[in-house]
Amino acid sequence: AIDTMIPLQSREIWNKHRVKKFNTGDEFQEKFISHVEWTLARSLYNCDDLAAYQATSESVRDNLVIDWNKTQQRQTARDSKRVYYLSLEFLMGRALDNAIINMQTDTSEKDVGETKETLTSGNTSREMIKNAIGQLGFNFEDVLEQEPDAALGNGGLGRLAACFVDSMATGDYPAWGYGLRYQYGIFAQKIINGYQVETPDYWLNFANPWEVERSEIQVPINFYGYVDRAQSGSSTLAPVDWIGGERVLAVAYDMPIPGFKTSTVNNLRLWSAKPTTEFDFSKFNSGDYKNSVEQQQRAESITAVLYPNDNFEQGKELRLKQQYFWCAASLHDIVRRFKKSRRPWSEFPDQIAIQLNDTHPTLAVVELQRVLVDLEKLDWHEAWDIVTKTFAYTNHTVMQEALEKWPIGLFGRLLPRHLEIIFDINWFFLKAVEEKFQHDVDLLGRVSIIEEASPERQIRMAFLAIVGSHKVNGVAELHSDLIKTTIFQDFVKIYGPNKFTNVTNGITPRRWLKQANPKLAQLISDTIDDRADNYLLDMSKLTALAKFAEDETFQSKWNDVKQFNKLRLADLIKKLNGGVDIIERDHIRNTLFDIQVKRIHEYKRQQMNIFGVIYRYLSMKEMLSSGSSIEEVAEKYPRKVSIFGGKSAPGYYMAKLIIKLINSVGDVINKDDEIKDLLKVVFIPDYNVSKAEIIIPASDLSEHISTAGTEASGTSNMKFVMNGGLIIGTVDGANVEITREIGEDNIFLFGNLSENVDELRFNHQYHSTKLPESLNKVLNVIESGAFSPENPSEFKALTDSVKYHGDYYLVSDDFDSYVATQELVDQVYHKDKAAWLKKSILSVANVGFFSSDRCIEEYADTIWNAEPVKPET
Ligand code: F58
Repeated sequence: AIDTMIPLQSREIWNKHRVKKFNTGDEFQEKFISHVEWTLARSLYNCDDLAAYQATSESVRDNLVIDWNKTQQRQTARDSKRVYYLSLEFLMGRALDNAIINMQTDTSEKDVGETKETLTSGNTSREMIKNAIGQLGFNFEDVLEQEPDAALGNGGLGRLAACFVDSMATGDYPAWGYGLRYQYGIFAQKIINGYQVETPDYWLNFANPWEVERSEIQVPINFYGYVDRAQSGSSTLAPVDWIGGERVLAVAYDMPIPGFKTSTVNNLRLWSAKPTTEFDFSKFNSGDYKNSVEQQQRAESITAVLYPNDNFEQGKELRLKQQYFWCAASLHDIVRRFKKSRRPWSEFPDQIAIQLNDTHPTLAVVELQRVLVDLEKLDWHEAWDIVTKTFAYTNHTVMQEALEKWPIGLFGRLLPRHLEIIFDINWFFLKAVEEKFQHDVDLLGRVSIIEEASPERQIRMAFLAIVGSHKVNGVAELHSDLIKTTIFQDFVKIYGPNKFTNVTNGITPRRWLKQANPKLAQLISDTIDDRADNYLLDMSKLTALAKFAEDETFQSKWNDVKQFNKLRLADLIKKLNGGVDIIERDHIRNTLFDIQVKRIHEYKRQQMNIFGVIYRYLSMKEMLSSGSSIEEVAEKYPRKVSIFGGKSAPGYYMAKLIIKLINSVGDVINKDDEIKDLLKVVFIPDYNVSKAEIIIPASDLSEHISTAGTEASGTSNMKFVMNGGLIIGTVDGANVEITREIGEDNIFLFGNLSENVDELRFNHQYHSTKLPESLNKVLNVIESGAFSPENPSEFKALTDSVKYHGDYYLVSDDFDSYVATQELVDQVYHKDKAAWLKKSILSVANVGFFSSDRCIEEYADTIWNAEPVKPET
């Protein structure tokens, strides 16, 4: 039973006035209006779209909060094992539409088809609210558009965390996310004269209805200071006191995470930094008021801004401060909850699983050891056993520049006690290695958590995470194999292969199919006769689509949906282009939409894509100048739009240059009347989750063309396939398993394999790069200033990188097979539409494996040992 402060005789009154959910459109409208009047202090006379969005969100939130409270009570009462997902990034996007979709509670088939719209009468939550809002005088889509994205992440890693919390709630797992509440999420990207310009993301400008400030939950967090050994004497490993030098408060903000078709609503707890009320009176009394206030303002800077790097670690002190602030606050919270159960410490790992989303939360390992040894006075080894049974670590990259390392000077100043603990952890670890592999001094140096580097020793966070965890997983099969044979090879030898495992990434079909592509979702549920949308919980049901793959009427409906989504994207592009169309409307049906949207990075090879576009353009121009008619050109190079989107890290020179090149090429090609709109290039500014929901359903083809062995998994590849787009891609990341699932006839693979990458790179280093004729032509034209007449050398760094600097990403090695594969794509798309549609349908039929629900089940079964806590029915 749960403790309550309310006396028994008062319960009746509480029950009599129990809050109730709205269940019909009419009840929703009543709530909506009361929120307009009471919460917003507005009325029918000044309720605009923004107010309508806020009132709708407040109303929907009221329903969620009831289930949220019940879920937390239930999970506490059942006392089962809890999962905590620690991620420095949660790239949530918008919450309202998702909450409405997930409100759909019905699972019984018999209600389906009833005309009375209620939340429990089948597939209607979205329709019901849409209609109710319409009757109130608003357009549903315009209302949804008012919501700013919660963009607390960079890219794949942050969006994965968002998909995971959705699936954990949907699977009824007692699971919380822990992260930071950044005042500013990922910057907004403007494109000015073709260049990326970063502007702040003011996502908290208007009240955020999706968070609840828990002002009563404040955790004091210390930094700097010194270690006091008075209580331990000279004995090592004994508890010591850490006297912190700077103190800030972590305040909890909670976001409800509703599951789909379940009343489970989990919690995402984000911490915000605020100054303590302990004003520095010594400074104050000595007249230094200004300094004393400044000290307080320093506190808020900790959660001010998300670091905008993707696959790159910068090593700034403020970043380490963010990490410790968040880990310490989260662990304090977890330990406090555990202590309420009055269980012995040895049961901690039976009650709690903590997943580390990459190495960013690795300090939590050290902090738990500190709490157990210094504060709870457990024996070192007993404590360490608890720690390693509790944590598991997910790796998301093999690239050296993305592996986290901290110089011990900086680290030891900020966290003196934690540095000592890390040295002790390392000492015991190396001792065990030495016992097992005697006299292998090299090995000890290679696996030490402390790297003997100059000018300074560094802490290797990935190694610390491995040593502090019981499982380590990669995010796709190829990637999980690669980490075992490259960066973590020695650890496989030390721990054996079973500590290392794979959980292939997934995405939530609620957001990435139902919400992003309502038309396709509708066609699917009609076709497989699943009007209650149960396939969104069991994606293997989609295989029933396969038997329609060659059905002409079905193909034509399938094609109509794609056409609708392409028009929707064309509208967005027009709006972003100041109301001017770039894409020829009348021909959209036979224009191939070729899309590459993701963070801009050399390893993802947007440069190869744009080089390919240039090659196509040059070939078209050559045909024309050697006398071919435009019809002949169109025959070889049919209608195509190349669409790009993505942000570059603000300090990443080459990525920014790639953005500029794409825009400059677009300026030339889009204006060239000679090629008669056969080819267009579009760069969509400020790619984010809500834009992805429009862009992804509109693709005919999407590009996932990283140098083999560099993209750990990729997750947008899964999103595109789930929306009936085909893929052109390298044999990298999850492309490998996508091929296995949907069949190799339904994907366009090309390029060198990861096992050849080392040798190819070696060749470039020792012999100057030999360019294929095609690529040579492209690079020469770029260097001639064709796309930058006022500054012909503008793109020199890009062309030089391929020609003279070792072509690290192997563009020259893959270019010809890329171009040839693109021509094959054109042929299938334009010459055999039925074959194309068949591939598209079969892809969706077999995409089920990539639901994040499957992923979460794998984590729960093989890593967390956690069970769902189902609501009473
Ligand atoms: C991404 N990593 C991988 N890191 O690149 C991608 O292949 C994978 O699908 C995805 O994780 C999910 O597993 C990634 O997004 C980051 O952005 C970090 C942010 C913080 C600094 C270091 C990189």
